[in-house]
This record gives sequence, C-alpha cells and structure tokens, in this order.
Amino acid sequence: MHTVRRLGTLPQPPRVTLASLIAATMLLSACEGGQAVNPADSASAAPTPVPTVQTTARPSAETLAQGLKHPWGLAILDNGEMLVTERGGQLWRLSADGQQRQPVRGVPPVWAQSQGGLLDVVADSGDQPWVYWSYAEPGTGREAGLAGTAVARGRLVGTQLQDVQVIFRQQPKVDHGNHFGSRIVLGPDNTLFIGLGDRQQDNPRSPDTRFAQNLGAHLGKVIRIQRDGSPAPGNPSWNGQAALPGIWSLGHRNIQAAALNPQTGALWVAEHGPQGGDELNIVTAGGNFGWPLHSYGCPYGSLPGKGCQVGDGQHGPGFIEPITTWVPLSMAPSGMAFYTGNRYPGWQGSLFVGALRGAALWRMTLDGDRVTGREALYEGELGRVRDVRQGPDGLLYVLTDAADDGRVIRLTPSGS
Ligand SMILES: [Ca+2]
Repeated sequence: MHTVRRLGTLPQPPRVTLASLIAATMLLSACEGGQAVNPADSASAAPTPVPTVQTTARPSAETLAQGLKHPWGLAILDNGEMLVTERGGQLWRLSADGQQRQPVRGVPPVWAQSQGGLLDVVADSGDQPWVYWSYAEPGTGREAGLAGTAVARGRLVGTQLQDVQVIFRQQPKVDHGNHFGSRIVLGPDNTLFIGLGDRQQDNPRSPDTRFAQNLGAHLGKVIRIQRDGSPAPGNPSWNGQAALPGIWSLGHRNIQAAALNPQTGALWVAEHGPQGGDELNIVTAGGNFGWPLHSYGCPYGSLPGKGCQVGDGQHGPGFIEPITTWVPLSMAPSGMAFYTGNRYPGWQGSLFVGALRGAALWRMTLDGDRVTGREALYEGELGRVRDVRQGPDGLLYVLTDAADDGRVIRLTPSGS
C-alpha cells in the first residue's frame, strides 16, 4: 500500500452534494452561457450484466514496430504516419509501415517515475499539425520533488515541435507516482478534454482524502479547455462554488481511455477501479462519477467479494452510474476507439478498449448509450494493450506495453 499524503495548502471549497448539483441545475438553466446539469443524470440506471459476444472471423495481428520502451500513446497522422510516446520521455515519428522511426525534438522534461512520464499524444489534421501530449510534469521551487499531470502542444514540423506551449497544469502537484490519467480528446469548437486521475490520493477508508470530490483540485476530474489553454465557454459553473477553472466533471479515479462517440458527440471514458470496479462512463457536464464515495470494486487490502465495500457502497443518489463495469476482477482499461470503418465484418459501430490486465482488446457492441455485448479479443496473445486507434485506412492499430518490446500492431482483416 502506498502512503497517502496530502499537501497542507489545498483550498477546501464546499463538497459537491446532490442538493448543490440540483441547485446548480436550476441556476444554470436560468442563466446564459452555463452548461446545464442534466437532472436525469441523478437517476442514472445501475449497470446490468452484459452478454458475451464472439467474433468469428478474427483479424490477424501484424507487428509493424517493436522494441519500444513502455510506449503509452499512439496518434495516427492523416498520411498514416504515426506518433508514439514512450513513458521515459521520448516521442517518435514512425513511417506508415512502422519500419522507420525518428526521434521528435521539443518535448519538455517529464517526471519519469512509477506511472509517470510522457503519456498520451493526439494530433490535429494537416501537414504541420498541432500535436497535444500529456505528461507527468516535475515540480520546481516550493513544489520540487512533486509531480502533476500537464498537457502541452506544439506544431509538428518534420521531427521538430515548434511553438511549444504548456496549456494545462494539474493542481496541486503531489508526491506520488501513480494515477496521472491521462487521455486527451479533441472536442468540437476548438475544445480539448483531458481525463485525469486522483494521483492515488483518495483513500476510501479515509474520508478526509477526497480530492476527486473537491472542486479546488484538478485531481480526479475531466477538464475541458480550449486548445490554446484558454477557458472554454459553456463549462459548468458549479452554482458559484469556488472551483478551479476547466472542471467538466468530477469523481473519477484514473481515466486512461477516452474518445468521442461519433454517433452522439458525447465523451466516453474508461477508468481503473481499485480491485475490480473498472468503469465505462459517459461523461456529462457537471456529472459526479462517485469516486471515492462509490465504486463497484473493493478497497485495497480487502478480499474481493460480497463483504467488501468502497465508501458508501456501489450506488448513491446524485452520482452517475457507469454503463458497464468489470467485476470482480479489473481489466485495467487503457486506450479507446469507436470503430467507424468497414474493413472488419461485424465490427462497425463497436467500441474497443485496451486492457492491461488480461492482455486483451475488449470489443463492446452498442445500442445508443447501452452496451449490448462484450468480448475479450486476443487474450494473452498481444501483451498488455496500452492504446488502440483507428487509422485513416479504416484499420485498427494497437499499442502494447512492455519494458523493452512494446509494439505497434495492425489488425489485418482475415482473408486479406
Ligand atoms: Ca464511478
């Protein structure tokens, strides 16, 4: 178990309660510019067991690149070339066939310890696209020795990042090496979402450690800002409570998978539970996703089973339920892609989420906002799946995690 330590300087704004969320809803619905909290979210349905589905003609897994050291994020450019982060701090530009790779210069120093380092990467379109990446940023001055998730961007010119700007810094930085999140999703209207983690500060056994429920900290939140780092119009106003800028939703444990649903435009995320209780969530503005007050998992140190409970248990009024969970064992989600192509029979419209535990690629069939079926593909065959993306060629690309032999793998349709 890690020791939980918090900074003494964290402001203590009021906790978010159901009453305050409802009040926020009423206030926001009466004012311009604010994003209303949907009252229906307060009564979201608990997830039900999902039947297993099975792919009959499974695509073959073709290794394009290997020998990567803990690769974390994969972005595919318009021309099929790829950007891959390594947690140690290296960003690579790969040819479309994965055979050549060149180091990209211009990434600021990262705090490469435990789960921290250079993490996600996404790219806009164009010849010299803006590239956005998340990373564990080392603290300086009075924050020396601490680390926090940050997001930067730069214009990719060949193998050089130009005009590099840090556009987000998680507050506060803490002295722990885990739960940095972090996935970046490009939203509409020049916005950008960042899915964060609680930096493993929230211990359900200790009610004083509720960063994810605290609007005075970025820990355990989804952030929505403009791509240049400025505030995004339309964010929740939290009924006037003191809140750090950019907070879109709260109560998240550790988001390592995120994507926009192409059918609805909504942000979907997957987050790690403690022991079991990994969640797939549809993120709504102003939503409270429960951590560390509610979870389907078990606290560390307790045996999984009927006797264990996180906080106040699985459910609570005013907290948004996941649309599916993994119990009693975690699958450790990382990386997400809605598949919109037509290269694989039966897969169009499916949601794919990588799994570190079980080393699988999960496929979920969907009906609107419901998960109607799911299966673990390639279980134990590819390695720990860290990321999954759809390329401009309509094929799926999988990034696997390993100390010295992380890989970029392309799923090739059977029979081709
Ligand atoms: Ca939750």
